Formats: sequence, C-alpha cells, structure tokens
Amino acid sequence: MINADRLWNRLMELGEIGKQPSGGVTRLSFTKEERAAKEKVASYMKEAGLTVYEDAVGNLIGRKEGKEKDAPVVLVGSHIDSVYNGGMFDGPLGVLSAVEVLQTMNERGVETKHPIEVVAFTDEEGARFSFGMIGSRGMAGTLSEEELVHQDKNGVSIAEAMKEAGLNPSEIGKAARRKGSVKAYVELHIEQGRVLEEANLPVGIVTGIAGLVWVKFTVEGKAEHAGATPMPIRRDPLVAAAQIIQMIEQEAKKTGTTVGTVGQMKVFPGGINIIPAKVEFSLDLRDIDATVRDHVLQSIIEQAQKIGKERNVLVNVELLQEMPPVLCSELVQNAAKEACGQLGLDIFSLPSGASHDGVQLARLCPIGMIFVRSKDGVSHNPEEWSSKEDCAAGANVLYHTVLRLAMG
Ligand code: HGY
Ligand code: MN
Ligand code: MN
Ligand code: MN
Repeated sequence: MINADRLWNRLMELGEIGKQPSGGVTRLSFTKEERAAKEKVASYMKEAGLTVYEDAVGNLIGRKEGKEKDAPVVLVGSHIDSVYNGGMFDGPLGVLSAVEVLQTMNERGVETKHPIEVVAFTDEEGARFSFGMIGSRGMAGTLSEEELVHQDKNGVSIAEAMKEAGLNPSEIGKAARRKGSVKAYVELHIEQGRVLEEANLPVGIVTGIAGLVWVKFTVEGKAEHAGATPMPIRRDPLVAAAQIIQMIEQEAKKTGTTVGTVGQMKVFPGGINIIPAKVEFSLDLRDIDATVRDHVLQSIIEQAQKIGKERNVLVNVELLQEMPPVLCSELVQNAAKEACGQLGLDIFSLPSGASHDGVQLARLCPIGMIFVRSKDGVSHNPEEWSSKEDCAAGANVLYHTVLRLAMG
C-alpha cells in the first residue's frame, strides 16, 4: 500500500502555493506561483529517488529506470497549474499520487521492465491564455509555434511567457515523443462530478473523455447616450448577447448530453451611462460525441447570426480551441479493473465530462484514467474536496495499475 499520510501531507503543502484569501488556489501557467509549485514537486520527486528534468515546453518529469532501459515508457501524470480561485485537488492529486506510487516502488525495491515517468504537464487548464494543454500537446507533438500567440488578460502571449520562464518557443518540437516510445498514459484525477458520490464509491474507471470546443463571440453595436437614446433605435450589443446566451442554454439542453457554458464576458467601454459599443464572451461547449457537439455549435452560430441581423448588430465568432472526445484504451481500463479487483474495490466505469491531458496523449499511445470521488461533485471552486481515504484508495489503484502496465 502507498503511504497515505505522506501523500496527504504533500497535497496539503502544495495546496498552500498560490492560495487566495478566499481559500481558493490560483496557479496560472508560467507564473511565480506555478514555478514555486514545480520546485516543490521536483523536491518530492527527488525524495522519491527519481531522475528529475523539464522538457522543452516546461513539463516537469521524474523518471524511474526500467530493467529494459530503452523499453517504451509508462507515463503517469496530471497537472499542477490551476484555474482562477480553484481547488487544491484538481491536478495535484494525480501528480502527487504518481510520485507516491514510484516512491513506494523504490522503497520496496520493485523493478519493472518498462521505465516509468511521472509528468506534471504545463498549462493543462488554459486559464491564463484561454488555450490549454500546452504541455501534453507539446509531448504529443500537436503544438505549433503559431499557436503560441494566444494572449493573457494583460496582452502577454504564450511565447513571451515561455521566454520569461527560460523556455525557447522555437524549440517546442523537442518535447515531442516518438510514436512507439510510450507504452501507455494513466492519469488519476478527481471526478469533478457527482456520479461516484451517488454510487457511494471512492474510485471509478473512466471509459472516455468528452470533447470540448472553446469559441469567442464578439458582438458589435453602437455606443450611445444611455439617457438620450430612445429604446427602439438602439443597437445594443449587450442585450443581443443576453439573447444569444439564453439561446445557447436552450440548444445545449436539447440533446441531453451536451453542456454549454459562458464563463467570460467583457463589455466595452463599460460606462454606467453608455449603451455598450461592443461585448465579447466565451463559449465552452462539450459532448462525448463530437458530431452531436458540432451540430449544436452550428445551430448556435446560425441562430446568433440571426439575432444579430434582427438587432442590427454585428456578430463575429472565433474558434479558440477544439479537443476531440477520446475513448480510454482497453489496455489501461483492464489494468485498472484488475487493480480494483485485487484491492477488493467495486469495478465501476464512467465517462469524464471534464477534459484532461489524456485527450492529447491519445494521439501518441493508449490512455486511461482513474477517478476519485468529489464531495458534492464540486470543482473549479475553493470548496473542491476529496477525503484522505478516497485519495489513498485512488493512489493504491494507480499503484497496481501502473505495476501491471510496467511489468509486462
Ligand atoms: O476544462 C477542463 O475540463 C479541465 O479542467 N481543464
Ligand atoms: Mn484537471
Ligand atoms: Mn480543471
Ligand atoms: Mn487533466
């Protein structure tokens, strides 16, 4: 069994880095908080007896050699960057459990055929640049230098932030792993939903990961005097946006499987007595079936254009990000099922509504995920919580899953 106290203490210690007065955690990619978190995790990796290094996109990696040095590596990871004012388990549970698994193996003198690497992926969340999964894209070879133009709220681009962090944007290709060099990727993560809690189970095995599309809407009308402009002649982009957002909710509800979220909005110029000139807002649309998702998106865009015409405002749509839904491999799912069986845990399968780095790694190797129960299903929120017992149960399932994959 893994050392549950050591795992829990590290989770609590890492959770203090980037802590906000609200109790939430803000650790955005390429910031000093994330740097501090990487140094802390690197120290845990060294305590675990791993060889520690960073790759060309800033992924932090701890490596345990295998008996066959050049055998394909088994990757185990997650992320340590967070959303704004997020929780302390989303990401760190997977990274610290992976470190704990390898430290336990080393303490027991367990030798595996395949080398094993723990990875803390750079910028999984995409909170700072509204892009995301920079690290796992870099490793999967699906990141291009042109994409590094996405900017944060202060106009700093990913490329500039990478340079400030000592990375060379023109060398991101060096992070790409050759196909065949990775045997499998496994990620332990909090569920961030209520399914395990309703099933009254600590752990679940993921069948597939929903695909997301991130879109930016820009609605342009005409800034005019709030007092002197009669209602019928206004070209108010914010009222149009409100109507589009209501429509988005209706469209997403129609399929029963799609989810749509408007999480960001900016109103220009933003004066209390000015009819806005322009409004920008985001759309995060997801479904486990990309065809369903894309059909809903098409319908939303068509109806948004129609609302724009009716209201004599200009509606523009920009695609920011698209991640296809992926199925978890039988190889990893079966290893996790055997691990649950060995530990006397129920074998329970469920899909992931949240997206994860495995979506990128699926282009490189078989992937799989293990979920740990989330209290009240809350995540991306300071109230995010999983119990010490459930975290330990998840890490033990990860231990036996990784052992199976790395031994054979
Ligand atoms: O957005 C997501 O689903 C993940 O938390 N990055
Ligand atoms: Mn996450
Ligand atoms: Mn997240
Ligand atoms: Mn993830």
